[in-house]
Amino acid sequence: MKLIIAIIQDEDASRLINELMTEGYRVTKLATTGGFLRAGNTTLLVGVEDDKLEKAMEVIEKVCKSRKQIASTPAPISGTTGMYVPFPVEVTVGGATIFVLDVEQFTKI
Ligand code: 2BA
Repeated sequence: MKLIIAIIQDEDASRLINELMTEGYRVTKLATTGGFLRAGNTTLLVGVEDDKLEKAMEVIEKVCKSRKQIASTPAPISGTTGMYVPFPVEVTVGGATIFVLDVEQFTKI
């Protein structure tokens, strides 16, 4: 058995959960925050049998779209003030960031 940890954009979460559940997967949704953008994203935990892993990855790939976002990162200004001002940078946020872990034990009590 594998555990898929998929970090996705909030905009894709509802559709992805629907599609995974329609295909018979069980899903847990976590409200998470990206360290770089400090913006909300969604993390899904999906426990799957080994032979169902590929299909789940296909569904995630089909639903999750990459998008460009403007991040406001602090950049130092030169001069005597030593203050920081927001500096806009464009980043492309995936699709999905996916970790696949081997499950040592799966128990329901
Ligand atoms: P964030 O950390 O908010 O990152 C959002 C996007 O900002 C990233 O998209 C990437 O395009 C950019 N970015 C992140 N760190 C950067 C840096 N140090 N310099 C320049 N640009 C940077 P994704 O790579 O698609 O990541 C989307 C979200 O997935 C991340 O949100 C984070 O929540 C998660 N993530 C990505 N890689 C991860 C990892 N290795 N471990 C844990 N979480 C990860």
